[in-house]
Amino acid sequence: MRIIFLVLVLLFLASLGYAQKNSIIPEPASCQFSESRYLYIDQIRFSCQPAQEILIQNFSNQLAGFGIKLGNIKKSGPKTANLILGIDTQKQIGLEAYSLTITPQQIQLTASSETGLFYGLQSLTQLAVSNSVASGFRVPHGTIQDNPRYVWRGLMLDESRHFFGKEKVKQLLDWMAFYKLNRFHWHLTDEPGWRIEIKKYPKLTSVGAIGNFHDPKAPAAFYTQADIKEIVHYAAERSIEVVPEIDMPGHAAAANRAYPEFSGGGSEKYPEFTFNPGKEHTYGFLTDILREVVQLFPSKYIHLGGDEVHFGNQQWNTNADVQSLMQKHQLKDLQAVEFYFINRMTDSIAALNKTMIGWDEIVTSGVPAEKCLTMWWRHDKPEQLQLALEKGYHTILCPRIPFYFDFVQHNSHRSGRYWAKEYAPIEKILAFNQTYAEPLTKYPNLIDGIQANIWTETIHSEERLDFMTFPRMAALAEVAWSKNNSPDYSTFLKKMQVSFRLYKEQKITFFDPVNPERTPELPGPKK
Ligand code: TNX
Repeated sequence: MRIIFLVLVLLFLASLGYAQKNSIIPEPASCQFSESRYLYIDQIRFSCQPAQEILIQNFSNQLAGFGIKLGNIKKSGPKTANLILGIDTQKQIGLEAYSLTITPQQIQLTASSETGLFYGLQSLTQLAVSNSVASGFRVPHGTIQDNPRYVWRGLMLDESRHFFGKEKVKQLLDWMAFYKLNRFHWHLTDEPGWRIEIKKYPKLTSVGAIGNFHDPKAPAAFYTQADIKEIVHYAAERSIEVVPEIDMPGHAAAANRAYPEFSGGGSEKYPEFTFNPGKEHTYGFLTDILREVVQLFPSKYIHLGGDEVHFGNQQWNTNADVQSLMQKHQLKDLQAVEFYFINRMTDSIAALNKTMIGWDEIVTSGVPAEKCLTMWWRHDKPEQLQLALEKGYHTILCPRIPFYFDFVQHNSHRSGRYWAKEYAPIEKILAFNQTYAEPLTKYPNLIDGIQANIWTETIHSEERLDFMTFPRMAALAEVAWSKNNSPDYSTFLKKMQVSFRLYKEQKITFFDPVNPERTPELPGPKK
């Protein structure tokens, strides 16, 4: 009896060790690994097409960043190579799919596109960091067949409320890539600051970039067009598409400080909150801005915001331009004005050969479904999601609970948001596909994916940004990629141990949900 018990305990412990050794996040669609046989590599001899050499270079740099050195990488013929990349457009199921085979002689990676190859290399990196010994490269014999659940696996960063800068954004992109997230939604404009250089309107940054959520006098902080190109390129090398957001007609206070002639006023709590939808010149001004924006971002999408206009549109009631617009077009109330504006700007975007994205307010705006994509964020308004889907809108799900990362992640935390008593812990993220099983099964062709949003009113430093992002980013990736509807919490945490080690090595201030007391809350700025 005792012996049986002991054996069971040993088996259990072995299984724990095993789970950690080959922990890949997000979980591949299918994989099998040997528990005792490994391939050791001290120098990569690769074989691939010339266009893919950059993938190998980046792979070796990524490993070096994790302390695994491979000497000089070397090109070689397929017979002598130990890392073989192949494009096969016949067999694969989708552009992001890949298959990876590790034998005693070599690693064979096949995909139907470079994105698929990139993801195969990310899995290989994760296998290497969880199996390598004394900084030597070691991976288990085995196979992976993999492809993602959603095409849109997004993360949004708000850099208007607080600005973090290029290096921090690159670090976030590195980790997004590590976890196979593929859309970086960049919230670049809002009330506290305008963060993107527009050459035709220099005051947008010389005036509009001054200040942040806690300090209206903070020195101007923004991205030049050269910075933006650098980030877009950096992201593309990691199979990430960058989608900019230029928020309108609300959340426009920073632009209005720079060019008050286009302001539609605001409310007591939200002064100068809107653009003026009654002035013809406003449309020209905003379209000029978008013309420069589309030059910088190859993405097919431009996000126009469209949220929370009612926070600050009261002055439209007394604005002569708005009043005459209402008469001219028989717009019966302020919401009709808002929707008139959204429709016109959607057409401007279409004329620039891009597709508009808007927050879920646009679902009642009358914008035709084929002209846009919407992001459902108001978790307390499931009817708005229902409406979006009934009307045939392609939709990204980012309900506040559990996908707003400015909400706290543990009930001992005091900085950051709650909704009633609800917050956004890992468990709720992992349960996402279960929680939303109904719309997901009913509208599989309209729900393009999911996204987490890092709003930064309460996130003022890089350390706090880390604390709110890690490890929730990994949980987001797990549910965005894996087809398992209910990933097990304790298995996920076991897999996370490897990530935790890497976070520590890279001095990332993460939250440890297993030992919350070991990583005490890193509070936001004092009010
Ligand atoms: C709502 S989500 C907002 C943001 C805030 C966020 C704070 C959305 C479209 N608007 O402006 O930063 O809540 O959680």
